[in-house]
Amino acid sequence: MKLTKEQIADYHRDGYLIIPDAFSREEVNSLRSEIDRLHHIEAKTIFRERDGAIRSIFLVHEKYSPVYSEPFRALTRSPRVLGPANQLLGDDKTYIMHTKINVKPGLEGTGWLWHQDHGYWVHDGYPEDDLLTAMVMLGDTEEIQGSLYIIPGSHKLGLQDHYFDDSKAAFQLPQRAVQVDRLKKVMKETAKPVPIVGKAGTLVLFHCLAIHGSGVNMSPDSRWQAYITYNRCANRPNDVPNPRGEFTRSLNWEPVPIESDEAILGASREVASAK
Ligand SMILES: O=C(O)CCC(=O)C(=O)O
Repeated sequence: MKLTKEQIADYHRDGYLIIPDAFSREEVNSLRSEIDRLHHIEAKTIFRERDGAIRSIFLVHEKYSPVYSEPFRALTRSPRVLGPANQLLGDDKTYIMHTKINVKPGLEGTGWLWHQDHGYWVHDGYPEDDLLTAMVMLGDTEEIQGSLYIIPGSHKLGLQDHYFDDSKAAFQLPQRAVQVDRLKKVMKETAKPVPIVGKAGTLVLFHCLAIHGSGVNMSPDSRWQAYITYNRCANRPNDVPNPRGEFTRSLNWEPVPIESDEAILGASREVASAK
């Protein structure tokens, strides 16, 4: 899939781009059944809500991972994700910095404080702050489900000061968040936050400096989203003291090839026949 000039301009203006219908229902269902399978695995890269429900599953794309999933690996290499990601990064040599599936269980899933992803990653040694995340909706997503919100144009403000929160809404995964006073000022001066909603199969691409966050899931229906962060191979991280673990700061900076459009369903059939 190739983005148009207008889509590229929209991404650079707003800091995000929404592409509806990027993936079919069949593809979404096959990825969802992988999440059902991964739910039963015990792994250090699975993080839970206070009541034990799964919040995030990291590292689904690497073969050495206990939560490896061939269909999710295919998603990271799909021409419909990696193609646009490379266009927006302006480079065809990119690697996967991390993958995660965020499950926001109905009536139980909690939120993510307002932050820039680079508010975390700045501590991990990346020379440039232009990493990009692709999010794929694996269910129809409405605001009431604790949808993501993005502040349009906020990526142009540069990196904001973040504080570290290890209490609120952050059971196993402490969060970094934009300082509250600064956020109040930013929110007065920028466009209103946009709820990132859509049908299952919608693809969203966003910049690592875009300010975003989400609330609790007020609906009985769980929210399912897969996130893949891409980085240019030329922007691999420098050695820094105490970087985060490899599950979220990959040391595998081999350029990722674009694979076939059929690969997600092909991989799902293989998983099903191996059962
Ligand atoms: O899934 C969400 O609601 C937000 C996730 C997020 O902001 C993040 O992982 O950086």
